[in-house]
Amino acid sequence: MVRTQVGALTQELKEKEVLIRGRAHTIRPVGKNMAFLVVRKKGFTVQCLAATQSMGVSRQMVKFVAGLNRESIVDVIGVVSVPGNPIKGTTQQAGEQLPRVNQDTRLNFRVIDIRTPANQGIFRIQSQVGNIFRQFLLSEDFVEIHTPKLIAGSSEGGSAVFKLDYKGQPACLAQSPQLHKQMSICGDFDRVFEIGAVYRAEDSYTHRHLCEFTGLDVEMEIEKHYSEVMDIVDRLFVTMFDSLNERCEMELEAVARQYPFEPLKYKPNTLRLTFEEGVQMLKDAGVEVDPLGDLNTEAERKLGQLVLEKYGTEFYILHRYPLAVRPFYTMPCYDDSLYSNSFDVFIRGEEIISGAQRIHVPAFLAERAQACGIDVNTISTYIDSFRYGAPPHGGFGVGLERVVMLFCGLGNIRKTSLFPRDPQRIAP
Ligand code: ATP
Ligand code: AMO
Repeated sequence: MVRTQVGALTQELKEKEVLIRGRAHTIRPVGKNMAFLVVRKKGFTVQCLAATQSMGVSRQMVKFVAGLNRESIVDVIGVVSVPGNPIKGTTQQAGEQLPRVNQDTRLNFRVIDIRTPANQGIFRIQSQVGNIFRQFLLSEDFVEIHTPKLIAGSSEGGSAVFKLDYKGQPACLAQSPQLHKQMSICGDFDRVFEIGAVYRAEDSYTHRHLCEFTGLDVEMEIEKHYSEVMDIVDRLFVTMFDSLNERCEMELEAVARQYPFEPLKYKPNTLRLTFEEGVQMLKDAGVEVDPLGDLNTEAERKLGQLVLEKYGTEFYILHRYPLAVRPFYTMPCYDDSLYSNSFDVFIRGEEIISGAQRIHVPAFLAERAQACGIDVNTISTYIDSFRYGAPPHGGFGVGLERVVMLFCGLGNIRKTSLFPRDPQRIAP
């Protein structure tokens, strides 16, 4: 007898006795002497038969099979036969229509929900995104770091911060590893990255905001220009999309069977537009936006459409944002301080990355923090780090769940978070 996997049942095993383990996917008794059992594992299914007359299985065993609960874990010993005969079966990809259940119910019973082929696909793709991110950066001489998630002050400013009591001292859950990834650059790690939890006390319920998500963060020394950071984004993401299409063919198919989507359109060299060019494209299309303000969700989507029509890509970088809409640590443009050395990156018209060159001069950093309404006392150790000498540097932050959501054209970030945390949900 050979122990094997449901997905590995091939012609070569015909007539061999095998042992498989999986879940009871469906159970169908036929009278008292026969029962069909479909066993599922990793998205594959095989039909098993227990019969008294043709196979000599005991009546008790047939009764036991017929009485199994769906989703039970079963070990089955049997002889493999090939399809073509109604009582025989081999492995097939599971693909039946799933019952329609609303998202809240699915999330309440997430452990069962994530067993579906589409969800298995989503989280295997997510695992690959993290792997490719890490492999690519390690091969480019980046060092993986782990920064604290309990910090003294807010790292991004604004109100979206979870406050807590840290043994009598006020503290926050880190809104990003921003301050510590920069401090690691001050500590002479020339290039760093982190994959870690990020907390945002978002108060509205949207399709793309979570209160806890996984941040993929990068920080690096810059030689001359912030375009060096955009070069890394470009090569990293083109490598990532190529690798996902190559390594995750089956997973992408499983997702598309339940949530149909078109493969992402991207170019070998990522398109870069300035914010001013983007505003002009919107204006030409009759959409008025504040040239020194931020783009709202609707304008971002519209620009995504215009870029697709004009340049044939759904992945692009928009850079030189107005300074006023960027965080305090962002370096203004040397030639025009109304703009900044910063960028956002979009997939299918939605933001997946923010990045920038940072201010590395301590007095100027403190001045900008104050101007942006940040209590400088809460970030004094961060500002002090620059007093001991800091090189020009920049970096970016990516939302893992957003990458998977937008690569697969899914309309809701809860689908790409294993156990999502949003303003209304902290369980399971
Ligand atoms: P990040 O805040 O990390 O940069 P983001 O996608 O939230 O990512 P923002 O620049 O903050 O980007 O916001 C862009 C637009 O998204 C805003 O103009 C607003 O329309 C919308 N938005 C942002 N945050 C929220 C929120 N918590 N609730 C509802 N809408 C939001
Ligand atoms: P930002 O605040 O834009 O930048 O965040 C970076 C990326 O994180 C993702 N993201 C989110 N994903 C899910 N739910 C949320 N509530 C949420 N908020 C943000 C997005 C976004 O592009 N420190 C900077 C990055 C940097 O400059 O290095 C920062 O945190 O994909």
